[in-house]
Amino acid sequence: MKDLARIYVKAGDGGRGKLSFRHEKFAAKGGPDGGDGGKGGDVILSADRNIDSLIEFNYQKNFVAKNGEAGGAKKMHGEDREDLIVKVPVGTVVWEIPQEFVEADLRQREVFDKLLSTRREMVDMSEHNKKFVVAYGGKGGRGNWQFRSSTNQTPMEFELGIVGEEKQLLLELKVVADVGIIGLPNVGKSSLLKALTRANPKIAGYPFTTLEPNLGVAKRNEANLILVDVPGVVEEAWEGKGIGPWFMRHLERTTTLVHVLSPSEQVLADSSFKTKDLSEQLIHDYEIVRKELEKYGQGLSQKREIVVVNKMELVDAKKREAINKAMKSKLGKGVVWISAASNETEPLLAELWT
Ligand SMILES: Nc1nc2c(ncn2[C@@H]2O[C@H](COP(=O)(O)OP(=O)(O)OP(=O)(O)O)[C@@H](O)[C@H]2O)c(=O)[nH]1
Ligand SMILES: [Mg+2]
Repeated sequence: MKDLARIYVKAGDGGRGKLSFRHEKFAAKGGPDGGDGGKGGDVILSADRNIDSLIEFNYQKNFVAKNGEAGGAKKMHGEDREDLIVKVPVGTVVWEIPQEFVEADLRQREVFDKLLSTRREMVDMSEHNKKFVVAYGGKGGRGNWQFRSSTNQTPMEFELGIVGEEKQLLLELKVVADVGIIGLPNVGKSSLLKALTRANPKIAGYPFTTLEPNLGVAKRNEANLILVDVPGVVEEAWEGKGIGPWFMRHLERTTTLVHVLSPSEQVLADSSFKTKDLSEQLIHDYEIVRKELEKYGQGLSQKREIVVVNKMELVDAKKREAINKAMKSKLGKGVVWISAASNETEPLLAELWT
């Protein structure tokens, strides 16, 4: 899903006012009759729930509204121009950015940091049909007819229209979802999304399979929940290692996090592994992700969290019981065992809908 885009918007200039005098049969110069220019079109953003990514902005990056028509003779008012509507997905945050970032490589950590400190938030297009004038069209100039007075019957003044606003924008899509699925790489986050929804994300037995968020809708008793599956969290994500923490913004609007853990292959490879080894590994993994959530801020670590251990079929019931106990005393809450691969997710569904 494309979640960042840069576009240029330019509202229309106001039309120029007209300098003109009436043509009369017996007078060289009749009274002034130059009309006013029309208004330039605005550029208006409109949130639309039928769009789910910023992909369209790969193809069109410049949005220029029409200039107002010039005024005419005989006091003819130039035509006001239509506004230019730019549709964006619901959940798009719009930032004005300095010129220097228009072509800059945003994947570079220093560039992004600098951008964060100089960009200016204009609007959060948080609801369907929300409209926002992002660039105002210029007012038309007055024609010379408007400048007539008792002392000046032949005014030569007229105005140019006001120039329409122009801006460089960064569009950032923060998905709107109820539930975020997080965890270390390869624990089965995308598999879980697939098990709970009709989404069909890429799943593979290596880390960083998911590079952009995947969305799905889970249904139960007529009630829908929107889930978002994000890339794996890595230790020190905040220091810019791995793919960086930028994807975490997609969790900001959720109310619940499903924190997925899974028994590590190293521990399982030893057939005589102790439950203690496994619970320690799970707790260790848990804490890595919690630390990153806290560092990211934005309220992520305060959200309701359901802790699940995936790949349950790899651990027998007796061991699961012992691990439950150890984890409960450490985390202060129970964990839910599931198997995303074999669609055993019922206890999680029950938790999600309470
Ligand atoms: N045994 C077992 N394997 C599973 C289960 N769920 C997922 N897997 C496997 O775990 C591997 C990783 O699954 P993904 O769903 O891609 O994991 P992810 O957390 O989305 O990974 P990233 O996107 O790379 O962070 C795949 O090989 C899956 O087939 C499960 O319940 N049991
Ligand atoms: Mg994944």
